[in-house]
Amino acid sequence: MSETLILADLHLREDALHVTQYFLDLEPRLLKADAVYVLGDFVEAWVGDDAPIPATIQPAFDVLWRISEAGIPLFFQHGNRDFLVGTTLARRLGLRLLPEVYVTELYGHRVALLHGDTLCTDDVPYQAMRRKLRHPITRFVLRHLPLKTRLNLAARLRERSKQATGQKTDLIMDVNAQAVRDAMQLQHVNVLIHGHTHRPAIHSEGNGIRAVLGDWEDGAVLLSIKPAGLSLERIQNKETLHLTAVAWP
Ligand SMILES: [Mn+2]
Repeated sequence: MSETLILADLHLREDALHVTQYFLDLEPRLLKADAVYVLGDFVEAWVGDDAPIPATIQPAFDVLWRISEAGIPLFFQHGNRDFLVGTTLARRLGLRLLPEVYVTELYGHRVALLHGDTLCTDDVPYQAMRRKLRHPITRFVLRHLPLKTRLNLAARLRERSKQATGQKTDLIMDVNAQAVRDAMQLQHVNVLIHGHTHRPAIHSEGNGIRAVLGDWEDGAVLLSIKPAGLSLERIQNKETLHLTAVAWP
């Protein structure tokens, strides 16, 4: 059976062993996939490839390694939490690092993949901070800071983001409709797939569709892509809930 699996926003962290477990439970299916795409925020925080990986998260990285070791193409896109994942980790795990927007063909259909934060243009303070953090000079400086300084900085940024998020409306933190239309037009696609907003759904967009992945707090969320179409699933304790399914537009 042909199937490509897409996931995002696991936000793996030290104190969330259940999320690591959801990913481990998924391994047999991942190992049968044609390809696996991780669309960012695989981990809650990544301050550089030299940082130690918590023991509760390591098993999830081992799964990634076994996927690539099995010869399954394993693609990884940066999220806002793990944009410092670098070539050292990628080489170690066999990840193919993708650009911010990646257009590919799946079973004869052109699709664009992205983390999704760039579509949330109504959140002006976030976009301003993002531009600063992602600037090549900032990244250069970050890479050369001592590990301890980077860990402190990341903790402070997370705290700030938590406070800011609490003050923002749901609407501001969702994607902007015009930004979605612009992205689809620019990439000449009628299928757009992203995560980040933690609002799993498949929306129709004009004569196309936009598939949104979900976070993993209450189970694995997977977008399964097959020659016949796309389906979104939540899997918890080995029980699969089919959220929604559509044919190719
Ligand atoms: Mn995100």
